[in-house]
Amino acid sequence: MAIKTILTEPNQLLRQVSRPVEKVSQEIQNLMDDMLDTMYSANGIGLAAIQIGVPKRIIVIDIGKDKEKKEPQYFVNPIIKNTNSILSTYEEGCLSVPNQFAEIDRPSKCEVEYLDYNGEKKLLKAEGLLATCIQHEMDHLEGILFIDYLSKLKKSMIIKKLSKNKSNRIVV
Ligand code: GNR
Ligand code: NI
Repeated sequence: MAIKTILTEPNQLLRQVSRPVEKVSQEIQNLMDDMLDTMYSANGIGLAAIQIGVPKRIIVIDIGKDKEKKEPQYFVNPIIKNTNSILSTYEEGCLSVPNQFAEIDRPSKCEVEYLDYNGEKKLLKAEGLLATCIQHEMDHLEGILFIDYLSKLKKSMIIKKLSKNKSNRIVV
């Protein structure tokens, strides 16, 4: 198990479309363990593999409220089968867009089909924060970040700020 570096915007790797996993092998399980370690150490509630530079369709999530009790969820090759036409709004952040937050509308419920940690096929009906988080992570698999939903002006201001911080090696 290891903590990896999380890529931050602007970085072209984050814009890659991730590729499906062929088999949930030991190697993939090790990658999922590293993703979880990395996510917990950054105090995130979700992480997509591309955020640590691996363009595979893998997501880990833990939205458990109790920090002591870990409730990790693993999603390999997730597919959204259904979404609700009712939207809900959450203030979203992203470990790859550090210290920036914005309200984003997304379907309030979704049904997702995926392989779990053991490679078993599962179907999950999600709502609330979990539904939002799954959709945020699924966007990463397509190279999409939440700032892509903002106005051109807001998005460019955020990217400018992040570029500046990067070049100054300052974390605000
Ligand atoms: O830690 C995270 N919090 C969060 C809050 C609201 C909506 C989505 C998220 S996901 C984010 C971690 C992350 O960047 N995952 O890709
Ligand atoms: Ni994110």
